[in-house]
Amino acid sequence: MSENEQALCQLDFSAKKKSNIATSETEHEIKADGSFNRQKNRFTTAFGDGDAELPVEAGRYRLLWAPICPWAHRAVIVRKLLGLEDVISLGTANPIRTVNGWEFSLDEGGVDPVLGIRYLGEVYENADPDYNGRATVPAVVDITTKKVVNNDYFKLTNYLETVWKPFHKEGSPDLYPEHLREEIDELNDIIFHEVNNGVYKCGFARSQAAYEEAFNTLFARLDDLEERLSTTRYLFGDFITDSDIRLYVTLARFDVAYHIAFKTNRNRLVDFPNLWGYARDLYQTPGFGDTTDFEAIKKGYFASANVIHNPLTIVPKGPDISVWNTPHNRESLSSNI
Ligand SMILES: N[C@@H](CCC(=O)N[C@@H](CS)C(=O)NCC(=O)O)C(=O)O
Repeated sequence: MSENEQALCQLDFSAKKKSNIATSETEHEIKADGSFNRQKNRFTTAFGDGDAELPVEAGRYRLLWAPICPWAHRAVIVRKLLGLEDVISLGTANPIRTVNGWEFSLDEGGVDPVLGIRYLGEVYENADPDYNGRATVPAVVDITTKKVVNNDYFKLTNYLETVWKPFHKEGSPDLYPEHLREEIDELNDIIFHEVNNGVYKCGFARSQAAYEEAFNTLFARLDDLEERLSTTRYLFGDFITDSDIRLYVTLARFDVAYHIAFKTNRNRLVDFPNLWGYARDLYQTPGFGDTTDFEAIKKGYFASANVIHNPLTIVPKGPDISVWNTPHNRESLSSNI
């Protein structure tokens, strides 16, 4: 395809996606009572060695993310903790989402260097020309076909932790220990509904009642987790699990974004002594802080094209993020030390 033809395709694609975005964000995800209803993942084929599963193969897939996104961030943290960087490559979209969706404008020439795409929607379209939903991150793309094969943000980390085990670096942590899986899944479900998606339910509510209900549920759960973390260093004891990663990604965005953007303002993260120490403890652990880009997070939540709470797209200057590096003293809760 010539460069001109390629440009025309992109324009055509952009126009089509524009209309999808306008409807999906305003109508499809809001229930009659004004509460937010998250769209279902479209590409959910599991990774594994079964006939109908996605083969686990080094170098075959590319994980596409944007540093603003908590759902994608957790896969990026797990990829790093397990040493899968050379096994699954990473493509990073500009954190400021355009009217045409996620764009690879940080890359040379404005295209992802491996997939050659300008917009994320292109690999969704390759996978399903009739795909009508939002093109979301995280998205795992098969590099051989340039099609999205999995965007199941809920299970993605569990695949990396289990069926990708043959590729884990030596000495990597067991983030999903078999004997705790039931408990981890149960807690993950709560964290998802009340915290991870809880902040979005506050931010995207279209009625006072829906907002207040989500707000109360969110802070009641944070109070509960604050209590839980008063005696243990991490959620399940002295070791990091998948649940800690899921909780961390929301905590990391709490004061810089959600507190203002989503009106989750009963108090800030820094006002919870245990949750704040816990979040800093994780932040200072390789894999967490080094994949947390506060400036990108702020830009994404305050300056993206779809942001309705901040029409002038002015990005807040604060808060001071250097406090994330202050001592947390959480080691004292660890019985291993
Ligand atoms: N795939 C899930 C979760 C992932 C998700 O919401 N990702 C956001 C970024 S945090 C996204 O890519 N949004 C793109 C869009 O709304 O167009 C969903 O559709 O709700």
